[in-house]
Order: sequence, then structure tokens, then C-alpha cells
Amino acid sequence: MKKLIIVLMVVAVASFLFVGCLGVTPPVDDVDDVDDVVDVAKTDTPFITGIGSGRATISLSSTTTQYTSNPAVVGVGVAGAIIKVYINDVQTGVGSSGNGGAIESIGVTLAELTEGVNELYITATQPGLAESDPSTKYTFTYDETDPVIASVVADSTANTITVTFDGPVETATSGASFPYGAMDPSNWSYNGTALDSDTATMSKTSSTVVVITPTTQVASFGTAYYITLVYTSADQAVYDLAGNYNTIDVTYAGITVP
Ligand SMILES: [Ca+2]
Repeated sequence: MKKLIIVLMVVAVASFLFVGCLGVTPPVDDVDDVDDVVDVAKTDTPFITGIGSGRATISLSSTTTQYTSNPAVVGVGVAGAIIKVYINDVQTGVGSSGNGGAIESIGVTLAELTEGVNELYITATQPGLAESDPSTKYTFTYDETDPVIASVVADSTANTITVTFDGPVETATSGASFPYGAMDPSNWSYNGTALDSDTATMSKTSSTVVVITPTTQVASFGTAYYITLVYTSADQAVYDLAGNYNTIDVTYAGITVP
């Protein structure tokens, strides 16, 4: 009898637990509702074919392409979609794709860009569908500061004055997008003595480093060494690759000659 009571109690407890478990199981309808939200298909992912029509202060890191006004995104997506432009994960522009899916010149404003490297992508959203995954990310450098001289090293043995800028400047000697003032000796003066093609030659080790070789021995210029990038006109200024240039003379002092 005792055993029977124990067995009955065990059955009763087990039944209670079983019913309790059923009680916390979500209703079937609720599960379906969650699935319905997840199941909304995403719009096909669009892709960017270029960033164009930009101001001169945009330069893409992957190319030497330069732009002269606000950047605008061009790409391809599905037809009739809302196209959102994100820069550094913040939505900064919106447009739409045409009937053929073409995305034409969705602009973003310069105020939305930060100096340095920026990352841009787009998404597409068609009616009734969820926002697509981000397109391939496009990295570009935004540069709105004038080029400056970062350092100068004079070498009396090699008879050279090596000038390093804070970043790449236009050093092409032909076919340049901007004037190539860095490679024009008449844009330079050393210790107040203006240089020109008769008194110095120019070369470069990179687009950030140019070398002035005076025809006169470097050390003979004097003892207090400084170099000046002489601003003459916009046509002859030293430009960075984004098209910024100084509008006043820039002097770098404290040059030591070994
Ligand atoms: Ca710059």
C-alpha cells in the first residue's frame, strides 16, 4: 500500500511537471509571427561603380582620381529601389535607382566627411522587401588642408636640400591634374635667395619628398638656414593630390647642415 502511494505521488509530480513544461512553450502562432518578420526577403545588394563629380578635395586611395566638387555615388542596383548612402556607417545621402537599376549621382555634402580616410557604401530597399546588405565598401581619402613642409634636411656633402611634405603633392612634370609647383625651382627660396632654373634643379624621391640641388654649394648660403615655398599665383602653387594649395609663403626654419 505504501509503495502504491509512493508510485501515485511520483506520477502526480511528473504530470504536474509535464503540464508546467507545456505552459511555458510559446503558442504556435507566436512562433509563426517571429518567422514572418525574419522571412521578409532582403533586396538584392547593389554595387558601386564609381564616385564622381567630386570637389578637388576628394582623392580615392585606390587610384589617383581627383574630383572638383561634392562626391556623388554612381552604381547599379535593382530597379525602383530606395538607395541609401552611408559614410562611416552613418546615412548621409538618399536617392533611388532607375527602371534599369542604374544609380546616378547620389550626392553627399562635404560637411559629412571627415579629414582622412572615409568609408562609403550603399544599400537598396525595394517596396515590400527589407534593406539589402551593404554594397562593397569604398574607401577614399578626404583632404581639405593645404600642403605644408613637414621637414627639411640639407646635406652639404651631397649638395642637396631634401624637402618632405605632410603628404603627397603634385610632382608630375607633365600631364598633371594640377600645376606642378613643387618641381619648379622658381617656387622656392633658400635663406631668402630666390631659386630658379639657373640656380637649382629639382628631382623627387616620391610624391611626398622632393630634392633641390642648388648650383651653389649648400653650405655657402649662410649659417641660419631656412627655406621658403614662395606663393606666386594659383597657377604656380604647390598642390596636394586633392587640389589644395597654400595662398601665402610657407617658410620652414631650423635646417641644420651636417
Ligand atoms: Ca592636404
